[in-house]
This record gives sequence, C-alpha cells and structure tokens, in this order.
Amino acid sequence: MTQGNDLRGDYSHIEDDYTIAQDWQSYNEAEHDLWRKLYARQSAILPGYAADDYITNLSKLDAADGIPHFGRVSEQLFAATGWQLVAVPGLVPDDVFFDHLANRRFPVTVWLRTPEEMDYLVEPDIFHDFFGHVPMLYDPVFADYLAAYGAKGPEAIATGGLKNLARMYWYMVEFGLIMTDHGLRAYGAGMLSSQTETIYSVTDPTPNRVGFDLERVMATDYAIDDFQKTYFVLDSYDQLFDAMKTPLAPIYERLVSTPSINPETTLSTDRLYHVHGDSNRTIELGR
Ligand code: HBI
Ligand code: FE
Repeated sequence: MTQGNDLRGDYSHIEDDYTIAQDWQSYNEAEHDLWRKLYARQSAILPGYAADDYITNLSKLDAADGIPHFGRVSEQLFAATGWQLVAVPGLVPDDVFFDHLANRRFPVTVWLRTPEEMDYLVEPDIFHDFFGHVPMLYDPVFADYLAAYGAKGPEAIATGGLKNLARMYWYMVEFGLIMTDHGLRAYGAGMLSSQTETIYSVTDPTPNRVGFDLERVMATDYAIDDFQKTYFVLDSYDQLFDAMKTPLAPIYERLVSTPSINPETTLSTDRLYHVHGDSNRTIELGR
C-alpha cells in the first residue's frame, strides 16, 4: 500500500496499531442521511443477488437508520464469532492489517464518501467496510477463515508471497461468489457495497466465473478500478477455511517463477460457470 498524504483519512491521531477513536458524535446529520440513502438503496437490490446468510446477518446489524456505532456492534459480534470492530483512518500497512485480522479485529474506516460517490470508490470508506464486510463476520466459518488468513500474513511478507496472499483477499473476501441451492450469489464486500457490480457479478455473461482453487486464485492478477474480469465461485465457505490449512510456502515458491494469470483468460483446468443474463438466470457448469 501507499501511505501518507495521498490517502483521504486523517492519520494524525493513530495509535501504534493504526486504530483511532470512532468519535461517533462527530458525524453530522447530512452524513447520517447519506448513510441511510446508501443503506436503503443497496439493501433493496440484495434479494436474489446476495448470499442469504449475508442478508440475514446484515439485518441483525440494525444499521439502517444512521451511521452505526462500532462499540455497540462489536459487543454483539464478539458474542457471535469472537470478532470486534476497530476504527481506523483508512488503509493501514499490510503487516498491521494482517495482525488485526489474526486477532479477530476488523478495521473499519471512519469517514464516509461524498454524495457524488454513491457507487464505488477505490479506497475503503465506512460504508464499504461496514456494509460490505461486517455481515460476513457473523458467519462462523467465514469468520474463522478471515482470522486464519490474517495469521498467514507474516510468512507471506517474509517469503515474497504477499502478492499471492493478497489475491485471496481480493478475490475471496472482496469479490467472492458462492453457488447456493437457489443459484449463484454474491458475498464479497467489494461488489455488495456497489449497486452496479452486485448485479453484474451474478448476472452478466461477460466475466469469467471459475470454481475456487487456491493456487489458481493466488496466481491471478486483478484490477482495482473496473468490474472484475474473473470471479471465483465457492461451493461452501469451508473451502476457504480449508485452504488456509494448506502449506502456502510451496505455492509461493512455484508462483514466483511463473507469470501471473491474466484475469481475462481461462485455463483448460478451470471449472467454469456460465450464466445467461438476468431474464433467465440459468447457470450451467462448463468443462
Ligand atoms: N487496510 N483498512 C484497510 N483495509 C484493507 O482492506 C486493507 C488495508 N491494508 C492492506 C490491505 N487491505 C491489503 O493489502 C490486504 O489485502 C493484504
Ligand atoms: Fe474491503
């Protein structure tokens, strides 16, 4: 990550672990109002596109009526899966980020986007971090995966595997899809905090949808400023948790001497899912 005055947050009051006070009292009525708009607009499109457990858990957060208070949600979340929320000014260094996750603390950015940025930002804000990420922290298996993911950070940093490990966050935390009994659903925070990409990721025939494979994900490049060209599809969140039991160092070693996979391409070994547009959302599994 980059660090300093090219980021939007105020880093002047951070603790050693980059946390700050949320200072909930300082949000003004216009910000609460924008939050309510974002929440209402986004929650309205979730049925049929977002994973059922994401929708259920979002409603438990009781966050429709204004910018949520992290302390209140943390108590409830801690009781559910042992996770807590910590307030941060924005992006934090990789080692700090991994350490928070490994200790079941999810960093949530305190600032809210402007009314001109309703759909998608490159940097995380409170709407992305809270609305997108927090519901999945109530899922016990996903919650365990994310902590195990964080615990893999130091090894990746020490062995040159950071780029590969970060792709597991990008593709499987920010932009993950899951195949359910009712069809393909989105659970990734990146698409679920964006109205346009939520629907695109589940229905548009253009992007590749590839069955989850740890090394395939770790080998694949991504862009941060456009809809994804490839989404990876789970059958169950257990696959993520199980992947973190695999020794990762040998994968990093193999990948260091192999070119990254372009997200616009597929491999003969991929398990591909094909969708046929929104009107008839039939999905078939290709080769
Ligand atoms: N910091 N606040 C915040 N949020 C992130 O998602 C984040 C971060 N720092 C680093 C980072 N993500 C990524 O590089 C990790 O996926 C590895
Ligand atoms: Fe995110």
